[in-house]
Amino acid sequence: PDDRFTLDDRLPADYFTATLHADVRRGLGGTPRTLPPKWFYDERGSDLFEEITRLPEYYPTRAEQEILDRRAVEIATLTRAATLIELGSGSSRKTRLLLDALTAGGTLRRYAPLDVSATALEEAGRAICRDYPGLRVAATVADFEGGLALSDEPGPRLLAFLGSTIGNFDEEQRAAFYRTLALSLTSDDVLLLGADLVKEPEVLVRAYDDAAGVTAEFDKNVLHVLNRELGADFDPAGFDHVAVWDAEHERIEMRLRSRRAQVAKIPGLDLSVDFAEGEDLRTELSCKFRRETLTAELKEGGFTVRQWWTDAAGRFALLLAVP
Ligand code: AVJ
Repeated sequence: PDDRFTLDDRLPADYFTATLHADVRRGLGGTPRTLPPKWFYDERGSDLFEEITRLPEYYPTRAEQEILDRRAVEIATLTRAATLIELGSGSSRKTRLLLDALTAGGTLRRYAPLDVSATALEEAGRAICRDYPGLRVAATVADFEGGLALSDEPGPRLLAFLGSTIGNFDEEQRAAFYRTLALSLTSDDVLLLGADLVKEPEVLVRAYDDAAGVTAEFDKNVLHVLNRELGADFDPAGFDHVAVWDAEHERIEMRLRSRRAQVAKIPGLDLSVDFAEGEDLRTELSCKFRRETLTAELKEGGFTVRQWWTDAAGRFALLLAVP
């Protein structure tokens, strides 16, 4: 199967250090203090996220899975995709549902996952090669925020961006992202987007502040990452995890709230950061969507929504849109 797997590393050699340094300097230097959610996902953070997806309170993964279970065949019939491009490390269960349907439909030739983690791509890519004889797996190590280089992938191409990861972007970042995508795709390509929907704030807050405290550990993991990577001395126990519903922007914000006045030193950046008692460090935005406004912002970004499906409880949406 090895001759069917390729891994193209497009990240500059200093990508991790350079972006971590820039992100931390910008995010911790400003007010309010923020950190981008991508730094949650070291090995422990990825394991904790997997655990989150199985929590009773965290419904998005199961809701999206339910829609894919019902619609994968229809997606394959509608798109007749020759390439499945997947942005970000999707759970392999969701990917496999799409691969199964597209393989059964007889159109699929290539699976092209794109992620910043070479090891995740290597592991997932080889397993998929083994299980789908005849499929070429062309993995790319890249950060899609900087643009997509979808060169020679055979069309029509189905570009999947699942899990409501789109919700990590604010409105401005989403607009830029749609424009980048629209420029990379041609008129036979299709975007498959998963988006979590606005619902009762209590349900949302519980999904991001679970009873077992797994999300709190996940949130604090970013401090462990900074301690390890930058020699910082954050005290994770000196912060409380909070999930706040911002009704104006219709988004959950995850924050680490300083339990006391404290100073964190970051020798790797020659920086020290003062926290007042009760001061928040915002670690993640998780925007929630409505059909009308999401359709409108996609339109503005160059995409027309063709299909819109939800789970039976109407918690999550999966949509197909064309450039
Ligand atoms: C992976 C960005 C979709 O926003 O729901 C889960 C991450 N954070 N619990 C989300 C997350 C806290 C998740 N996304």
